[in-house]
Amino acid sequence: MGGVKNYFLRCILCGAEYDPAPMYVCDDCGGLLEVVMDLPSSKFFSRIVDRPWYMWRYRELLPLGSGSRIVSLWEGGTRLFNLSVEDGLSLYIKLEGDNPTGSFKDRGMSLGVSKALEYGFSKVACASTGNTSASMAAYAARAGLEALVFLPRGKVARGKLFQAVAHGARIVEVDGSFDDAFKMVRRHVSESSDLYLLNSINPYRLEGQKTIAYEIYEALSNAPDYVIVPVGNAGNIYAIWKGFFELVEMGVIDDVPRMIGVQASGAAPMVHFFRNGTYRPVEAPETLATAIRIGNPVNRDKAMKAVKFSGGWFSSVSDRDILSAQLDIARRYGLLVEPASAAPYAYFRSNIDLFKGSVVLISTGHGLKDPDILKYWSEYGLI
Ligand code: AN7
Repeated sequence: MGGVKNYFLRCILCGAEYDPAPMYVCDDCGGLLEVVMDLPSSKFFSRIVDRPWYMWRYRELLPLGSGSRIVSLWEGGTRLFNLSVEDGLSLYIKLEGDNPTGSFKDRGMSLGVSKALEYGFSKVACASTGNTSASMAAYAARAGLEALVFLPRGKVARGKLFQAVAHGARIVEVDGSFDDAFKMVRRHVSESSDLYLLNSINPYRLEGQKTIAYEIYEALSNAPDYVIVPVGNAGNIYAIWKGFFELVEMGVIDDVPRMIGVQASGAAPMVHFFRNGTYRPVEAPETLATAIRIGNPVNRDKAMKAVKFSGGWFSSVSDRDILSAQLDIARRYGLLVEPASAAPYAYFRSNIDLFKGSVVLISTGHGLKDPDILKYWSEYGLI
């Protein structure tokens, strides 16, 4: 099954190494696992210039056996928009809402669902604040797999729930937060041998998402100085950093960008962890940016490693700042992003003096997913 393998799994805490397998954490110490790839030379990028502009142009950098089926809806290849060039500062936005189901999760799910087939699973599962479930449901449909999703009741944007139902996922609504739903899906998966877990604790999911970094590099012919990312479960910021780090290892760029993670102030455990060095989950996370309403990010150690190594930091913004940034992006640039995706711009806008050179904001999801936010624009007096 799967042909030649040019990768293995390694624990980020104790360094234990494992042959590729459908596992989520280290057998020895319980730490998170990362995929270690046997990388090609720096000539790789000049060899792929004529390939189609989607995620699988980076086939050799993705951990899937050479004979395995690729489950694709033509994800990746998203726009990198230049917003402004002023006073020695170039500002870009990477529009992950361009993906097939409208969020960056499609990159992870294309690889994750392909792995589910490679390993012979017939069902996939996740807990979700919305986008993960929408994406997993679509890719499972494409692959002919059953999808089971656990959602925090009443806290998922309507467009995302609509997508999961449309694609035929079985939905379990949980009274509690995403963190409670995640506990529940992990228990379910541990009790069933036929259920593959596709939350970002799955190391392969994040490998798909690292292609965001490759695309930014190809579009700019270099790494930017800063990348600003909205943070919930804290997987994507690590994934993007890992993509840049691999480019350094391949000798394609000299340095990784500084990675800056932005949380909503009512759900900001990484900010406390970064500033004080001690980790404390937020028991009752609250924010109107429901995508990042997460109090106990499972990828906290990976995200901390990425941010510290890159010379970056974590910060938070208020819901009011998020909504007003969302409207600003919509009205100034003609781009509609979801609330969580406006958090990087909200942070950048109020801290512009911290930046010089090139800055890329990661806009993680499409604005059409959450039309009910209209009510809050009005309640906050923004429209
Ligand atoms: C639009 O869908 O966690 O820090 O269950 O949907 O990698 O978790 C969504 C996360 C940012 C945060 N922006 O990414 C889910 C889920 C949007 C998102 C994030 C999410 P991570």
